[in-house]
Amino acid sequence: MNYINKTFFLLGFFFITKFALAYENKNAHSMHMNKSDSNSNEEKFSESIKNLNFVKKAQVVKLKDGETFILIASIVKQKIGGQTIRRYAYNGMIPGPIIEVTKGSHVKIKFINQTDSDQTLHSHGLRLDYRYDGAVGLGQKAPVKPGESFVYELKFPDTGVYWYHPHVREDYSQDMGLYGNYFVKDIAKKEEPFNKQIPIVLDDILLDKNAQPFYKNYANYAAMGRFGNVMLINGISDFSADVNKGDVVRLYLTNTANTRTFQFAIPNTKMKLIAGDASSFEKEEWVKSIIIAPSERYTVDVLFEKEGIYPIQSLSPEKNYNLGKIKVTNKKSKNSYIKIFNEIHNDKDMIAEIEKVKPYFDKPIDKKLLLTVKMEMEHAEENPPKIEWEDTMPEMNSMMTSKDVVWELLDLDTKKTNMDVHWNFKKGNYYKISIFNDPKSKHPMQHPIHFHGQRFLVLSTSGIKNTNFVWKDTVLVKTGDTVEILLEASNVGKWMSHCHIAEHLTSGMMMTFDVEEK
Ligand SMILES: [Cu+2]
Repeated sequence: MNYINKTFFLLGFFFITKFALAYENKNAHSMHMNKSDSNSNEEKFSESIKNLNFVKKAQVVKLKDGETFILIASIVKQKIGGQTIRRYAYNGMIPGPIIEVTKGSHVKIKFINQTDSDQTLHSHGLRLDYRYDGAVGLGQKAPVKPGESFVYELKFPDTGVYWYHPHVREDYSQDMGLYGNYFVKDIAKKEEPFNKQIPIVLDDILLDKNAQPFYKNYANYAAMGRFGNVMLINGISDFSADVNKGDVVRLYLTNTANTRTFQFAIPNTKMKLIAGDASSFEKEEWVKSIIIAPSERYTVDVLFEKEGIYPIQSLSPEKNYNLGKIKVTNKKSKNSYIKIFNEIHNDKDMIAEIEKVKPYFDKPIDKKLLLTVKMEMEHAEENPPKIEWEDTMPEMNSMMTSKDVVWELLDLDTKKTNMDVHWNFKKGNYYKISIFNDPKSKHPMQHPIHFHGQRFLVLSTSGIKNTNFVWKDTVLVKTGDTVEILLEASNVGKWMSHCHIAEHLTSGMMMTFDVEEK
């Protein structure tokens, strides 16, 4: 069946089932096909741009140990392509300010919610005090309501690139523009071997005329997630940066999209992979492109040898996108790092750290998760792709809501799912967790699985052992794959694990675990 036939087939099945159920229940509440429905369950988020200020460009804010910083989420407007639309911003910026701190420092963020929806501030990847993790019902008792504020006390035990975003209705608030980076620097580090550093925050936004609006009581696009049709780097659709000929440029990639997996590439350059979510790799690696799932981070060094314009692209079997461009001038920088760039370096500290963990690599599996879904849909895909790069069924997807679809994390030992799953870990122990993404589920697709407050290693993917380790907080589990991770229970607290596709999270794909003192 080709895509179009498949769409009609699935759509037909979906409507028949849905209308039949609605008739049977004599309950029209779950129906939202009629856009003028005035039922309060169907209330939309405002799309007004009246009296709003335009968004500002992100700035870097350097915070000293002990400092307090005020972060305000508010409503702004932004022109993207030809359209001016309502957006959310942190301190008026999309992305929010880049918060730069040194490793080991403590800062306070006074978060003020001036939006019209509930918020929290989740600091993704930080091994922080769980009370300031922004997960409602665990560390944080209630969301920060419009007009309210909350002081988050953050600590930064690990160098690297992290990010902050809301942990309430991410499918709406994060898509509206609420995301920003933390850069955690090592104060002891000497001069670094690159000419320029550029943060690259990847996102997409749906500005199609057929796009469904956002509703207050549920997420739509709950099958594949809300794919955008306009690609953004650092919040804009026409990103451009200038570098000099011969420059080695360090790019810090973060994927903040609701669901889109990017395959990042800059053709005709040499690119070297340096770091991932929460650490450097043991060994640098030459790469042609990087697959980066929602919430993952990667750091790469890129050499621009010749003058010219280099498109920044996202590649997939479905479609290639130009995300932005790098303009290489004919000027030359004072220092050249080409010689160092051309060598592959080992990170001795990281190798030593991994050496200490290796005795746990062959331990038995502690926990087994299955990734699956409950939905009114006949399984139709015979050979599902490993990654859904695009929304191939937008009509159906747009009408699937978080009330129709339950994405599931299923504990294979207890047979419990989602928030009924609760694991107890002891601080200082390592736990081997196997995560299997069922290719025969009713809608097989990839899931980026995130563990809060801890870090882990990806030991193997479908039996193929990893040979170059990096500390991670999110792993992309592709369709049909079994990924084995080794979770280091290092940070006491009540934590959450979930799929980082925003609509899947809103559709229930989350569970909890505790880390307790031994
Ligand atoms: Cu998912």
